[in-house]
Amino acid sequence: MTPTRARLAEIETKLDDGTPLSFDDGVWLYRTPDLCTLGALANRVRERKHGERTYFNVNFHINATNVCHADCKFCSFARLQPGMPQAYTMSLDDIRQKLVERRGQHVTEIHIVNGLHPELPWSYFKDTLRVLKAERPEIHLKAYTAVEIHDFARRYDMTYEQVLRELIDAGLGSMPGGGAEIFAERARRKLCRDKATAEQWLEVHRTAHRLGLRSNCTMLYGTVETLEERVDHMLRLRALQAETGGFQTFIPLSYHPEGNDLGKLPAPTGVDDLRTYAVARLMLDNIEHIKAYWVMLGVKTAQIALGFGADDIDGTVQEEKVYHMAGAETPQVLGRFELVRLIREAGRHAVERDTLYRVLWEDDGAPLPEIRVGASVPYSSGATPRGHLPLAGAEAQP
Ligand code: V47
Repeated sequence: MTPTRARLAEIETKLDDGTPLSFDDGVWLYRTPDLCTLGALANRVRERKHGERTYFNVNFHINATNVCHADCKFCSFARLQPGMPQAYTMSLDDIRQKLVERRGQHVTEIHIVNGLHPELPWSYFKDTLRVLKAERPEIHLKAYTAVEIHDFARRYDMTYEQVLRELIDAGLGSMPGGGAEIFAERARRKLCRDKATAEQWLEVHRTAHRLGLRSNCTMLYGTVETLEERVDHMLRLRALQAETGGFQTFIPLSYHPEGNDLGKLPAPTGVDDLRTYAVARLMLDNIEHIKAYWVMLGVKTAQIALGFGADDIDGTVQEEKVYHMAGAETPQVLGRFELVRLIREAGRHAVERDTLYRVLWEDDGAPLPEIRVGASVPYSSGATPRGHLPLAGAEAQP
């Protein structure tokens, strides 16, 4: 047996025994040239956990302000001060309109992420949730990254627990995974020195989990970090998960180079994207889901990632700004039929979930209407395939 085969066999044995992989295993897997074998291993773990099931949801994003006092070098979305060109802040009425314009449409989640605005009052962030809940109480609000929670605590002189309790009272349902970037101090200093540290990011999630909230976690890859720092990042998430069990899904975020101060760096290649998905699935044995966020991966790579460890493709999304201002060429919306078609073509079984992974609908293979993937389609394409969605009061437009 060659040394490579012997090392692979050793890792396979660990995976079969349920022994967590080590730091050295992770780095070795990242470096192995045999992408197909790496993918097959990750796919085995994915299928053991989820079979052919591939989850999606029907959601939209609100980025209520892009004014942000943090100067993250990879970010193309933020404007440092109010009044700068392209800086915007939505009023509470603008925020409410996002639901008014979707009246009667099937939506189960709103994903809310903002810049760290230096002047808005604390009430604005709670009222954002209240206004949305007043309009559509059944919609789950996945809101505010750990970096934002840390900033609220610092600015309004509260503990993480106080901030989270007040947000829960206002309607917070769970937390998105953004802001983690890369935990290693060396890289973080170059990328985002003036926002929550790795320890603070982890402490916010630890507190959220203790209060009963579920959350997601992410890793920004393809900037200045080393492969060792990526594996270290995954292991720090795995350690917190072993302690709390509160993470639902891990989302690797592929760097987009346009419109920011790191622009000269090339974006990760397709091979790097797939390798990162596969290594994540293998290292993060205690995190249930791996999400291929199509907005940033691109629709085609996201579809292939479903065979490299990913079991979730995020949602219909709509009006995403963070990546589109960084040059993402993906569409602004994928309708529900399009998501189902992408999943079917990848040989998987589409399952619509809510934010907490409760099953709302399963693909029964019924024919879908002809919609070209990536075509500009009205949101009514979020309609239910053949009306099979068993959701009282949540039916889409005709
Ligand atoms: O924290 C910003 C990243 C994140 C760039 O929890 C960039 O379900 C690449 O966290 N290139 C925000 N990445 C997005 C995010 C997210 C997305 C989808 C689902 C969930 C979830 C969370 O985007 C930021 C940062 O890490 N980011 N700029 C860029 N130029």
